[in-house]
Amino acid sequence: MKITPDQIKVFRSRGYLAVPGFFDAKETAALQADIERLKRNSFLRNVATEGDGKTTSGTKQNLQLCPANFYSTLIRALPFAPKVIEAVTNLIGEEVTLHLDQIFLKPGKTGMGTAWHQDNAYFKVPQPLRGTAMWIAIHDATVANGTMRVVPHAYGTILPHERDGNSDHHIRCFPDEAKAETVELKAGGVLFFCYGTPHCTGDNTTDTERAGLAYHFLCHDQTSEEFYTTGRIGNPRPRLTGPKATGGFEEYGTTIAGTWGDEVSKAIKVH
Ligand SMILES: O=C(O)CCC(=O)C(=O)O
Repeated sequence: MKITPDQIKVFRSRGYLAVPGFFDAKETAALQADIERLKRNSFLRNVATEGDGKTTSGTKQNLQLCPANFYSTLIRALPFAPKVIEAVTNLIGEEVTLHLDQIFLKPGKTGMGTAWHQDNAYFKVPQPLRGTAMWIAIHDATVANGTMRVVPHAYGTILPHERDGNSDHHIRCFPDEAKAETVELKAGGVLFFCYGTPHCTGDNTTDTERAGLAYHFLCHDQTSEEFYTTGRIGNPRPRLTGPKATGGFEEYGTTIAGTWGDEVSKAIKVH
């Protein structure tokens, strides 16, 4: 999918870009069915805690699976889809690598949001505009079910972060919420936001669950050799483009590029 020069300008200035309808109805249905399968098989873990950052909450749920690609050939194939590679390349530069993938699922009523943070507080890359999240609305994402909020034009400085007592591993910051914008998206829409953009999600106050599938992509010039080799057990970082890209063969032992369409059809047929 071609990102227009105006959209690139928006991303570089505001630090985020919403693209409604990035995935079509069939692709979205496949993702919904596969994430439902992962939930059904208890692969998602409740990371919400009782305020102490340790004790799993008995009342609130922020269900996560990170990374998810080992449990889903569909999720593994998505970053290799040509429209994903094209969009990400347009936004952050040539030679892109998949950094991370994860699912965030908020059940109806008990679903808890993820507190304000900047991804670069974790990742600490030198140029935050050369890394982007691609957060996919798996279900319609609304104010009522806690869709994403972002602070525009705020990616340049990493704010002080502290441990979030409502999560067993997250950190959080306190940006000027008066400047925040709320991004509602229909299922299949995508929000790109760069590594420096403060963002959060809210509680799900509706009766039905809402999930987000987030991928993080990094331009190769922000990585080191260690980035690819250290602590990678269970979480490969496939090079998607550039001279060392192998369509996933190097990282997964099988060629992933070109499988997205078949994976979508398979997920729809199976479920
Ligand atoms: O969906 C969420 O609750 C948070 C997602 C997020 O923080 C991210 O994708 O970086």
